[in-house]
Amino acid sequence: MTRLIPIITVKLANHSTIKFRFQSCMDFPSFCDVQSPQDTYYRTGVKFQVAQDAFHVVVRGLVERELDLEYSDFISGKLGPLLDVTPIVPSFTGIATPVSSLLEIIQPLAESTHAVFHASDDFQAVLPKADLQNAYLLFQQEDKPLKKGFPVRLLVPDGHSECLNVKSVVKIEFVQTDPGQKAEFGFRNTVSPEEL
Ligand SMILES: Nc1nc2c(c(=O)[nH]1)N[C@H]1C(S)=C(S)[C@@H](COP(=O)(O)O)O[C@H]1N2
Ligand SMILES: [Mo]
Repeated sequence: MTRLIPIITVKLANHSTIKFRFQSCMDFPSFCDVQSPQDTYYRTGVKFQVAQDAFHVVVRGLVERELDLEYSDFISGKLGPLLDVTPIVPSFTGIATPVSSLLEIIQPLAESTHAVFHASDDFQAVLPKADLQNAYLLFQQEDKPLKKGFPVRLLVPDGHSECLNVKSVVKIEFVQTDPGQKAEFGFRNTVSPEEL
């Protein structure tokens, strides 16, 4: 059996960081003991994902116009054409809208370089702005909101990896970072001290 030993990095207000290394809690991850470099043990709860019934996706960060999106905004076509996703991404079914149509509404600021797609489970993908031209938001299957990936799922068809298809996107954030940074994905690995 593979044992996962996650490490959580906490950035402190004075910009120093503390790394917490999980000891052996992943067999049944309800509670974990965490050891700090000072050999102090902390007990921390693992966040459980609460089933989400409200459809809410927010657009934040370096944009002309922040936006709060509901299901009706997607099905009305306000965000752009309603596209059958299968011809675009053959392994998926449902209705999607291009991210590029969202860009016209929110107008990313010139200094923004990337968009971060935050999922409700702390998974995230960071895409360079150029890659957004070939990215879609899947929001409907069989005339209903998604069962898997609710509220919306990012699809990057020619993405270098299926892993970029972030499920349960709840926030799209425009940021300025190293312009050369390529698309990447993963679980967010920093938590603020307040979140511990
Ligand atoms: N929210 C969220 N999205 C995610 C992931 C995840 O753990 N959480 N895993 C990614 C990875 S690594 C892959 S390979 C695909 C798997 O998609 P599937 O569940 O449809 O097979 O989802 C991606 N999107
Ligand atoms: Mo993956």
